Amino acid sequence: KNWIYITFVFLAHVSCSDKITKSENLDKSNIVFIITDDHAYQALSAYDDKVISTPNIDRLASEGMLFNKAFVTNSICSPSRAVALTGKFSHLNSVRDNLDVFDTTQVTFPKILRKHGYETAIYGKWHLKSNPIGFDYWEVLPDQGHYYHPEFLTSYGEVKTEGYVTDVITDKAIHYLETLRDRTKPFMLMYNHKAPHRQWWPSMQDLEAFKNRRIPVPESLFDDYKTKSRASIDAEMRIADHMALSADNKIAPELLEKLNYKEFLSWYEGAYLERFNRLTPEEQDQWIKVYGPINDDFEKINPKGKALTLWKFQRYMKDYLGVIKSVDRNVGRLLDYLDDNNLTQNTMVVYTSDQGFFLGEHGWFDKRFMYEESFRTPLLMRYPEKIKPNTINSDLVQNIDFAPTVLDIAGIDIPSEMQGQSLVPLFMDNKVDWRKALYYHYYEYPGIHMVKRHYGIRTKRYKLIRFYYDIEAWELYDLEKDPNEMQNIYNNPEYTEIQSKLHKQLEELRLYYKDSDSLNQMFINSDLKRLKQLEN
Ligand code: SGN
Ligand code: CA
Repeated sequence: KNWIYITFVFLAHVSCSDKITKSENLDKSNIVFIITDDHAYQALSAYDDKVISTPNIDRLASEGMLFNKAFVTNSICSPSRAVALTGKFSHLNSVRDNLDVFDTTQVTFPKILRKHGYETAIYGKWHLKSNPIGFDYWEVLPDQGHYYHPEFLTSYGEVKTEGYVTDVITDKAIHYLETLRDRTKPFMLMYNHKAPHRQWWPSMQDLEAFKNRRIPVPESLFDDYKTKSRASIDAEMRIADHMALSADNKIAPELLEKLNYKEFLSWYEGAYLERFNRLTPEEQDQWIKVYGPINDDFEKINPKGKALTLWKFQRYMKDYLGVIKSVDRNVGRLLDYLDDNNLTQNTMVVYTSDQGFFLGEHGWFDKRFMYEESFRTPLLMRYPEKIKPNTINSDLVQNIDFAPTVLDIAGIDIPSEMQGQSLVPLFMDNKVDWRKALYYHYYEYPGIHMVKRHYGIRTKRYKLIRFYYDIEAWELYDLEKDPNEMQNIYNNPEYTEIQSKLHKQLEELRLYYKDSDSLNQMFINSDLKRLKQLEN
């Protein structure tokens, strides 16, 4: 009997260690790419610990590299995802706004990896209208997806799941790593969250995570845009005027009616009810226990004017941060999985967001503008084989660089049509000759939040922006003297020389990245045509 038992243990041990050698003895690196949705660097403690602590995500900084000058090319969801996949700017990759459909015939980094022997998988947010192509495994949220009990699109149709979206996506990612993946191949896993996208519905366990906290108010919450162009005044994303008391701040429509509040958009109350009705009866009870007293409090104080803006800001932040708590916990689960399965050393983990987000700066929520809070995005990379722990990089990097970086890590040639550069040289040596300026171009106008079309250049110190279409306006900022971008100094005589130099540099950049006024006109024409079709 003993003999049989010993043989069994021995065989089990052999087959188990066999499994480990087979999967871990590869000379190719694995890649885990995490893209969250609307995660502001101001709400990630590796960048700034004033409002939240995110110990699990922070691990990627303490065990890897934090990029403190990472930016996007077009601060909005679908466009950023298309940039990440293709390494090309929006005007060349078929997705300039959230209405465009991704052209899946293009070259993307997952497709190339797959051709070179990688296994590829994506779980979570996709938001590119077409089905994912270039992935061995995919389960993605339809469009924006839901926080509670989300549906997923899969190669075998739409499936409904139970649970909270951030947990569900993580379960799927870990299930892929544990059960589905081919252990003879290196893998590239895109683990993309819906969180912390509007309308910020936290998980049941985080509903009260920030209950007794007062969140510090940004200095520019009551910005009057005195020196800015009309673009800022016309944008419809002020906490005061455009944030929904119902859908965003979770005040019941009946109470709003009783207090005579009218929402900025008529569908907000319906959206609130639709989200609430997705909860199970038990969850609804738990929800009401938390948000009921908040509603009572709102009725009692019935804030107006500035007091109402401050009240909405606190509510907004508590839900937004609550949603991030779940992201942090789940990223921790995934990192633990890598640790426990001997995958940490040979896996590059990237954490980023599709763009930044305004947390009350200039009075706003949402993104889209080329101002810092929205233009910048968190970017952390851990790869023990090539990146020293606790390093900080301050070069101007951008999401066009993601695809080239991943290919470089995998030892694959970077196609010349990709416009970004591999970040790998920045891992080893801080004295790399790197780009001196970034280009940006935003298009989705007219559209939700009404942020006007604009493009511009950012150098380490300055930013020059042109707003166009139904406005013609330039803005210039000296980021060293005015990091909060409160003083538009365009045409200020002290900056004449700098201004003309930046104009010239901007034109050079547009030429370099193959953008132009004639393309702008072409896009305006096709967007107007599409708008008409949508209206009919
Ligand atoms: C929804 C949101 C907007 C947000 C867009 C795009 N409204 O329309 O506030 O800007 O998505 O976001 S909501 O009330 O329906 O949440 S993006 O991240 O996908 O670009
Ligand atoms: Ca987004």
